[in-house]
Amino acid sequence: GQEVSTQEKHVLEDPEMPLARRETGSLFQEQPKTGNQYLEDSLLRSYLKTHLPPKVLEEVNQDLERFGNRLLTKIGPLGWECELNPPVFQQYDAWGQRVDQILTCSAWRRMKEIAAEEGLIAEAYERKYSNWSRLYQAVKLYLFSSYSGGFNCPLAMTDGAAKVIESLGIPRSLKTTFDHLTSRDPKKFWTSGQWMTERRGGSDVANGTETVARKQPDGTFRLYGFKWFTSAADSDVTLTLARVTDAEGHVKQGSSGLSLFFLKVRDEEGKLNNIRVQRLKDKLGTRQMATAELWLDGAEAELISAEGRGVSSISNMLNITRIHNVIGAVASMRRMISLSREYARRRVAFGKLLKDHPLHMQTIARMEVQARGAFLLMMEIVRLLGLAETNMASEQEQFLLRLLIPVAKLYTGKQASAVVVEAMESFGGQGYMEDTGLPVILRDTLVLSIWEGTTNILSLDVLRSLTKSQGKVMPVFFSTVQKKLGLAGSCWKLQPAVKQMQDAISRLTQFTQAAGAKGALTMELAARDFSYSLARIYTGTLLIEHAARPDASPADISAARRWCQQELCPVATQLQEGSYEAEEMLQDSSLVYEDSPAHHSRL
Ligand code: UCC
Repeated sequence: GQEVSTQEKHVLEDPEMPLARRETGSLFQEQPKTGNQYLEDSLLRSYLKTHLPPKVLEEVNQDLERFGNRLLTKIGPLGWECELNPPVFQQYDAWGQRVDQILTCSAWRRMKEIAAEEGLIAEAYERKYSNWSRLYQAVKLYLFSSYSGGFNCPLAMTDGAAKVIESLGIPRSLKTTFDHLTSRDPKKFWTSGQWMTERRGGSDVANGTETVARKQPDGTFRLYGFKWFTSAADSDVTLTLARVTDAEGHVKQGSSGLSLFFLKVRDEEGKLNNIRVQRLKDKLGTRQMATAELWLDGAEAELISAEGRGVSSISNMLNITRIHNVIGAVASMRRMISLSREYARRRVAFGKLLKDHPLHMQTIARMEVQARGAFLLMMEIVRLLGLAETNMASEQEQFLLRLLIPVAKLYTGKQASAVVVEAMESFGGQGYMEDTGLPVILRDTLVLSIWEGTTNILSLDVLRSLTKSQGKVMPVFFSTVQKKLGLAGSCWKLQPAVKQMQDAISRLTQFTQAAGAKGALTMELAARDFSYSLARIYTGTLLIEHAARPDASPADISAARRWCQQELCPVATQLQEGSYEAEEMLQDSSLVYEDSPAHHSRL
């Protein structure tokens, strides 16, 4: 560090030095360059080594190393091209004919081929490695995500559509589609959309969906409606919700009036399926990917759920896309931290490298703890999903999976936003410069807590999963964390963390007992804090479990210890403070609306 700063001083103070030299001297900062992301991710590698059977590990390890190189040399540059060449909407051709074309760049189309070649969807459905196939696919998606130029979005929905079709038993009419969605052949591979959001909003799907489905004499349906937010609108097929009309043209409102439909976006000749593209959305991020407003004007579709079971059927897709969201969140954190720690090895300030400033290192280390926790939660979910998909999950594990998906989606989305903002700051002003690519990561990360269900909607889904399990899931949650904590028994370095965790668990137990007696309003007000408590406790337990391995590193132990030093059970604290009482709800309103016309009119 000292040497570099003397050199800098010399360059600055030597007026005799030719201008060109001074301009290109050591004052300029070096670009952070990361290597093969798989080889540089010690936590990922240690996780795979711990959990995968040796034979699977050997094969997977080779493929991931190769894939890491391909990401670095070929796929990363394509991802950047996607960012520089966002999709363009052409409504009319030169001769005034309406064409409604979404023009994507060649790099985006190449991503689709690469996704097929790498088996980014296929891997999970071929099940070559039985229950481990899903985990292996998730790891590839995790590595791919930050280099994909937004192509992780269509892959999420494609995976979700394949999952829905598979869960329906792959009906004959959908066999070809399933083969396309899970193909490794770039010429055959299709992607799917997920058209759920209409102009009345995206959360309250049950009341916001206006699209109607009219039955045709041949048994197919024609859809009429306006889809307000359709991501990856260049996809080949899609799943969507609509209300079937009766003989008088009436429809049933609410959730039980919704059914699930499959449709192809274009016919064999490439003509749109009675769909009109109104415009592309002008989004803060994910600009590489075309999100459109679409009019369905008699689009031909196939009913694929029982009538009135649309929400429940599309939930299979939602749960998969939410897992992809978690993968995207962890990948963003990992990418930004990799760049930040690399930069800290090169950038000199105040006479030494950033990595030699203890406060700077503390800041990155705190981000690292968050990313490690989120990573282990992600892996736990895909591990459970793999078991469920190969009929190896117990009923308890299925309940746990259902609970942990919304918990992880909502928590990692928030973690990623916070970590990415912090990591951006660690580059100083450079982090704010468009051409460094760092703002792109920030923009693309900020959507993760919004799409696929906002934090509050997901918190309510956590409550839904409790109700659906008829109260069975919490005992499973508690027994699972206790089992994992038991593994740390002989490791004295982990004892403070285990103690903090036990304390949090007993406070959570008290909360669940107290809340049970209080009723629905308390649970609704507590939903977010409750979900955060579940996330922090479960994640902390996973960190402790990983740190209790015989070959755990000092960093594993320190991550577990530090995670457990935070408030692990905010819901118990807030209950004690009275935050979920009806009086506090009134205070919320007066805090928000003080001095606003809404407040005065109420008074
Ligand atoms: O499309 C979007 C953007 C696409 C881009 C995706 C890319 C992501 C890639 C990431 C990569 C980095 S965003 C649109 C996403 N939309 C949502 O997520 C919807 C948010 N709203 C909800 O989740 C709501 O909670 C609803 C819509 C599910 C609420 O519907 P209902 O009908 O009011 O709720 P109910 O009545 O409670 O649920 C109806 C049924 C119940 O089953 P039964 O009838 O058997 O009791 C529920 O248990 O659906 C079941 N159900 C579920 N089952 C509801 N949610 C779930 C679930 N998550 N899992 C299993």
